[in-house]
Amino acid sequence: MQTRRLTMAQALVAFLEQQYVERDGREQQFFAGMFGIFGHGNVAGVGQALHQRADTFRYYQTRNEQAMVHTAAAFAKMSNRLRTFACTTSIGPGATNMVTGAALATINRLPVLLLPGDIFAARLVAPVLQQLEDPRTQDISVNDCFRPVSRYWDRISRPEQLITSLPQAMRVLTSPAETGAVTLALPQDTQAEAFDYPAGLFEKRVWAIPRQRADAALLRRAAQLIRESKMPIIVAGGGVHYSEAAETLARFAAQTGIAVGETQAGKAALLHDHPQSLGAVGVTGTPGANIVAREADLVIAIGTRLSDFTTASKTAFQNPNVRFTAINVNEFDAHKHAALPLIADARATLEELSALVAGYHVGDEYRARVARFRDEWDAEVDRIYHLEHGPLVSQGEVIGAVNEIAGPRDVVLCASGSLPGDLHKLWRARDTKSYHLEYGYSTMGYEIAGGLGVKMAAPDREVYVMVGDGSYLMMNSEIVTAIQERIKLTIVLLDNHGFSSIGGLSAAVGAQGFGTQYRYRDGAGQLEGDYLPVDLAANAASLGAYVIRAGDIGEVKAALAQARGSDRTTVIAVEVDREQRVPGYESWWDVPVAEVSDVDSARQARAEYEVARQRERYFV
Ligand SMILES: Cc1ncc(C[n+]2csc(CCOP(=O)(O)OP(=O)(O)O)c2C)c(N)n1
Ligand SMILES: [Mg+2]
Repeated sequence: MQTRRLTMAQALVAFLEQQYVERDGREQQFFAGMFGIFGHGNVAGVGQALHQRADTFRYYQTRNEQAMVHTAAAFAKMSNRLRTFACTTSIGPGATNMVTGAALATINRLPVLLLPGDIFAARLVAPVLQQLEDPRTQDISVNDCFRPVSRYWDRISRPEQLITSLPQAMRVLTSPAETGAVTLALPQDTQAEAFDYPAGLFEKRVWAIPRQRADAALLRRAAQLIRESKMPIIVAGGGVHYSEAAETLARFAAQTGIAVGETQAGKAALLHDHPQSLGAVGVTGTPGANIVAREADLVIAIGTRLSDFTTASKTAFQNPNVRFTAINVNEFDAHKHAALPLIADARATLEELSALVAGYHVGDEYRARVARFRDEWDAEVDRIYHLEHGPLVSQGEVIGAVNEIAGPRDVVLCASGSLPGDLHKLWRARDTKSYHLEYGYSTMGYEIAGGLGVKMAAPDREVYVMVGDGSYLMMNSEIVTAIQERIKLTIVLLDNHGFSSIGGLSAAVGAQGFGTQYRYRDGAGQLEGDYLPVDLAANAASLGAYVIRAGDIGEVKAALAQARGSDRTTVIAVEVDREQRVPGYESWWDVPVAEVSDVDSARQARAEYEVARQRERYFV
């Protein structure tokens, strides 16, 4: 057998360079490079290996280990999971900083390869700097924290273990159903150890991404359910995007007349001007989508996890005879809500279903209602886009300004706060990849790091990162990476002095917004003094961004126009009115309210909660 004598880390990098994926005859390299921050836990191993291969496998320096996983996950999401990055860290805090990113990737079903450094396999020098010791066993390190948030987890304590572990890592990363974070913990001594690896390990390998077909009998039953239904709705999730099924879905909806509601991950599966598009569904849904969902006799769930935001905490579907059928590559998801499960690829299955339901069409009344809902919603979005609220602008107007200046292929990106709900309702999508919401984990701090990943995946599109002040404060470090790599982002920073979303939620549960504003501690010992003098625009400028402060909506529009013409990362800072909210429409979210309390507002909220909760349903 031909062999190559390499360190474990050199072998790892040589392997990653040679991994490709192929779907529908299109082949591409799976790893676009490696993000990393070096410390004693990886500098001599993976760091040395990357140095040696710097011309063929690109290393990107980042500021924060959590952020680099966000960037990798966003890149993978924008690439429909056909490409990603690896991430290398030192041991200890560098490693555990990635745990949040791992959870985000796994929950959103996005492939990322995490390579935390680990404590010495040989143990003699323990405890090494940053080692957590455990009196019960020496076979543990902080990297065991990655186990529950990884789809595949392994520790490479001997260099030859790579030979059997790497193919398993790739199997999971490229599996449509299983993908998520894959963690290979790499002891710092093993990384630098040499082994005679079989040369075959470093040959080009192409992983075929399958389009799994549904069981034929179940498919016929699903078609029968559709034929029998009078009031069906399609709930489109992220799986529609990952399967590249948007066009097929558009044809299926047009053919059958079935209206489509979209989850956060599924938004833009249909473009906003499609006659069957009712836009967002669920807690942050449009009235039309939520009314049709409420009355639906059949819900066709495609590529969705049916999270509480989609099901309005199991209150969205009130028809006593409602049935579900689910198209999902993931068996676990396909069975939710006692659905007739089509464990299969969305695109392939919609194509097959479309033939089986030929001739079926929803009734005229249904069709007319959908058209009316669409018109009414269009008018409502126009109203919110052009509210002319003052003296501070409303968030809805800023979203409108961004939507109106963005080109059809440009991307808006967000993750947490009050923006995701508003964007879900209001954003008019004119391209299937123009809307990027991380709402599986809704991680504050994802936005700027994620924007970087989107722009790296699609350099020809403008990327609009919309971020609240709370989220910006939590993680703005990757502005520096954007500057370093000359990657242009337009960051729209909406300052409302704290957590407007949670402030509103707090009021709704009777807690009166407690602890949700950025204010000084006052004489009474409460956080109710003046607003803190935080100047986020100055902060952004200090990191190297070009900064524009915008006061009114005219200035916001002028700033957006200026940013569009520039090739520099630009931050547009605008103060928004935290109390001018976009309302909810025909929906509800279960956030439990205190059962007993001294406070009137909490008792009142509890009474309302008990009534609302009665609409929750089991689907068995
Ligand atoms: C890392 C993290 N911590 C806490 C939360 C809970 N949370 C959700 S939104 C939010 C406030 C976000 O504030 P900001 O970014 O200013 O947006 P706003 O609510 O003001 O629109 C918090 C604390 C979260 N989603 N992520
Ligand atoms: Mg805020």
